[in-house]
Amino acid sequence: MKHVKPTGTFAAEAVLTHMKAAGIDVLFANGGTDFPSIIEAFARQSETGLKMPEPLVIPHEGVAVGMAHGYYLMTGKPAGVIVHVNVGLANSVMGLINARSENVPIMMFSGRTPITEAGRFGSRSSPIHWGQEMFDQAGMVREVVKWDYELRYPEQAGLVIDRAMSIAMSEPRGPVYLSLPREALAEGAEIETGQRSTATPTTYGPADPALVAEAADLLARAKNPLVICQSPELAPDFEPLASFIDRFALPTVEMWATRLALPSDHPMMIGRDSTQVLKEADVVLVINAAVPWISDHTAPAEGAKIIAIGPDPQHGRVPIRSFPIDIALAGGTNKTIEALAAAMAERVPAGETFSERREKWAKVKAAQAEAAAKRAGIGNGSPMTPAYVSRCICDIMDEKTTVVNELGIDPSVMEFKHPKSFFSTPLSGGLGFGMTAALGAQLADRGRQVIATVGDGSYMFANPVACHQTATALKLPLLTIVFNNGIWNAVRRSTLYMYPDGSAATANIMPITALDPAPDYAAVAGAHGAHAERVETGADLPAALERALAATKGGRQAMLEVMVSY
Ligand SMILES: Cc1ncc(C[n+]2csc(CCOP(=O)(O)OP(=O)(O)O)c2C)c(N)n1
Ligand SMILES: [Mg+2]
Repeated sequence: MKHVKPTGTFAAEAVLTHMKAAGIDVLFANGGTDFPSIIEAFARQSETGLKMPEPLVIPHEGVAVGMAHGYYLMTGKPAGVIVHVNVGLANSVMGLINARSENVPIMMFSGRTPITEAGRFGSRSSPIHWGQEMFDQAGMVREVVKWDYELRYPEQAGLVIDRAMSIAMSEPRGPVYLSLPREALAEGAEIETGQRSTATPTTYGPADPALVAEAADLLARAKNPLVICQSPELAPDFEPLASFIDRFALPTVEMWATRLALPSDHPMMIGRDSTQVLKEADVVLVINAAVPWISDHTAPAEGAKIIAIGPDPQHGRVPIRSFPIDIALAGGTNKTIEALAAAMAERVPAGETFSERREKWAKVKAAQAEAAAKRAGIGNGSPMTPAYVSRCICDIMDEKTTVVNELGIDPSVMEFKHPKSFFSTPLSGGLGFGMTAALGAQLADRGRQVIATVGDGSYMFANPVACHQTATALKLPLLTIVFNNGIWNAVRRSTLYMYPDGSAATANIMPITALDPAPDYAAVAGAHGAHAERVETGADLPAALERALAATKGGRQAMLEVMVSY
């Protein structure tokens, strides 16, 4: 059979131009032997003049997906990721699990092994094309993506890309997946100039006004209200939440927050753990929190009323979840808060300032600040405490600093006063998130200083060589701080929690927790041209941080390995 190579433009070019038209500016790309047509399309772009996303070479799929996650957190825009067929997609799955957990839209693409064994342009040409074929490649990601499809005909390119974009960006947002068979990508396709996207994501308005009124009745009369936030809607400032919470003096806990709801110096931001305060509350407003408290540790008071806000207040993607809800306010989070604020204003007299409540929480906040200062102040020996290191990092932050944390810092001793100054691991907890998302965030805004704060275990999960290579290649002045405690401490803690008096608790070395021997982390980063130092003693840390920042200001990535206790 003859292989007929089409003349003129081809489907890969149609896919890429439609991506760009739909608003995808960046394509994190890991090489696939199954999408030569994508590579050819980029290579002849100067000839064709077609508008396409910028392709960035990322040497590991997990890094590529993590970067797309961080890029979205900074910009509110989805990025594209393209990887190799089944094995490449397999390496992407964990990142997609993290993205779905945080409702982060990502346009995920992979090749698909050639369908035909012979006879077509693009037919199988290597043993891997048999070895990598799957019965249901998309099945590997279907549990975590909102939508998946396989491109079949070149003329579908526009509608498929626009449908993917519509679904990824519809609330609640999330990743979508499209597989691209090698023959389909190579088929001839006509490309119109001046393409326009027809993507129309669904957005939600405020929740049902009758339910908003009921919620306002409860909250306006509450003696001990409590707000619990976890993954609030991304906003360029802290509004409308900050004003709403301030006007009605609603004490707010950011329980296991993955994003900031309030600046930490907001008078009503009263901590990061709901366990104690929940028991006293009579009305609890849960805002975008899949896990507002731990049911085995605490419970709402008898008769307390629970109001839940968000695009899906039931968090239907979690199979078992039985937090009580008296009023479910399903809708756009911030629009519903605006509606609730307006309904509250009708019920609360203008002169009501809730002065008693404010005084009570001001005292609690002052006591917390004192305790945090004490905790952070005593750990500056060798090894340092995570609290001390956290405070030193806090001291070098300004309004253009972003911390992306994964089992490093203790946020309770830090202040995050500015929007986008703090992001943390999704509840899915797929390790490797910290450094990879930080790279994406740094790429999205080169004017900021992004700091990845990661455990020694987390650092290794991130494919650090691929991360440092990416930072060098893309000239990303990321500062990575590795908290070296020589252990998977979270695993140790979890064992102690269940078996406080067990054999593991008294073992010299607890099984399956030690990271021994530790590599020379600073040398790993140094091998990539990073400014890299190991810091053994607390007294040396502030100056080391300054040196690291001087290096990043010069455009170089930096890494500090800090020796910490556990
Ligand atoms: C991909 C993945 N593998 C394994 C785990 C299980 N796990 C959770 S925390 C943890 C240890 C993390 O160690 P480190 O980053 O050093 O932080 P530390 O616990 O020492 O503070 C592990 C292995 C996970 N969450 N994700
Ligand atoms: Mg560790």
